[in-house]
Amino acid sequence: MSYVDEVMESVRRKYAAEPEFLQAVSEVLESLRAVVEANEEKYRKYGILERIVEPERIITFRVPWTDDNGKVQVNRGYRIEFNSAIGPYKGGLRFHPTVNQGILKFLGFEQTFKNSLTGLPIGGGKGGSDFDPKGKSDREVMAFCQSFMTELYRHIGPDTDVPAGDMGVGGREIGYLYGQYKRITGRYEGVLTGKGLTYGGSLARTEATGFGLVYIVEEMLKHVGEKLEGKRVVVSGSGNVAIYAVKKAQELGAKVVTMSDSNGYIVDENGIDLDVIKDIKEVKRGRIKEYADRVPGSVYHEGSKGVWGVKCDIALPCATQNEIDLESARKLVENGCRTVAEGANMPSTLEAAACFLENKLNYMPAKAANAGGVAVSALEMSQNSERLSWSFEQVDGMLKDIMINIYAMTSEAAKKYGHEGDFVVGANIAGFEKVAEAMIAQGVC
Ligand code: NDP
Ligand code: 2IT
Repeated sequence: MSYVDEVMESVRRKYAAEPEFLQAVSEVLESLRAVVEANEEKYRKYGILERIVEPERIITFRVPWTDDNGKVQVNRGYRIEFNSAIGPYKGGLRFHPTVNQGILKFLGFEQTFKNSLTGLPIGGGKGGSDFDPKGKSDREVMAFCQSFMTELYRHIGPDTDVPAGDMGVGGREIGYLYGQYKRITGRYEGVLTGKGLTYGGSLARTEATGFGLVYIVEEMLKHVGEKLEGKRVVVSGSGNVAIYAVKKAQELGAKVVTMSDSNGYIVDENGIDLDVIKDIKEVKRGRIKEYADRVPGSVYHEGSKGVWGVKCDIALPCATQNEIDLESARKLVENGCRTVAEGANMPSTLEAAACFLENKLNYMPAKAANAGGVAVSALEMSQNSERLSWSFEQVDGMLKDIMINIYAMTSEAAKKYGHEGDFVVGANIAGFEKVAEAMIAQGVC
């Protein structure tokens, strides 16, 4: 049996109850076949595949907090310290009712390769809780964040593990978490990224994931002789990633016609009015449905999956995992969509991704396409270390260079191993090789 199949079988046996983790591992291991076969003896000798699929450490804890009615609530908190071969654990915290260990393991596993692709010295980690910030008061969110950090603080540090935001964790939550870390430890240091600009945050971090996504789309289009200008774009989600993807796509002359949330989606044939979206989502924390009441000519549809049936040239899934299934992927292809770039983590099922590749779309998978967020997080760490703040233009320029470099590494690795144009293979191999080399150099640990 091949080394890849052996390890895949063992992971399937051990972690049958973690479908998202199995999906992520299966995608990565499948696409590493060529590089593993070429180096089988070395990788086997050092147990690279067995070690790379196993988190270095999983921390789980109870998070008790008191709601506005004085009732005690309890959630589960997690931090998965997945791989520290190339730098301190780095990755976001997700607060969402669907959070469980398997989902965070898939995210931490993906993060390891993504962080490697940025070219910056950051290892892979992820964490979060099944806490649902939706409908909670600011005080409740603060109480939760303070309790969460009261457990987490002992495991993290600017040179060991540096969390950031993800779904349900934005500027507000990072602020409360940072305040509690500082209060407990008495240290003012770069232990979290995505901080506010008044207390050590980096300019352009808020925009970074969405902007980076569009920069890599621009680069991908450039290589097939096309431009974003005039393209019709479908975006899902209406959170941090979606909002800044829409902003940059519009700045570069594309027409974005949809956005969504977990209840439904809106279509605006005149192009999304982002000021209205930002007011609904960032200021009022409301629902996307309200857009249709406020913007004449736009239409709201119940159910978020329908967004993939809207005709487009480019699709940017920016909501959540497995939001595009095979049926949705086929619909996109039938309707003439030629480019898919993933703002969300693992938004396409394995079957959907295969459909994009079979139909020769320009398909950029998440770990390459959305790496801009964590890349600017690493730049935030650099600024914190040197106690300086760089300008927006400087950070944005570095972000753009990083995304162009990720495109180059991804397409070169795909070509080198006989899969030209397959950016899934390219991103996985390019991300893997650096981590594997570092693990070998550091011995069995
Ligand atoms: P936010 O919490 O800011 O926004 C998430 C958005 O997705 C919301 O609009 C939410 O709607 C929507 N959504 C959630 N679940 C579903 C669903 N089942 N169907 C349709 N829409 C849904 O999160 P982010 O924008 O930060 O994250 C979005 C994705 O991008 C995630 O996969 C995350 O892991 C990934 N990512 C984030 C990065 C970052 O820097 N923030 C970096 C790289 C990747 P609702 O309000 O209804 O929940
Ligand atoms: O999935 C991701 O890359 C993130 N949520 C961002 C992580 C980070 O540390 O900025």
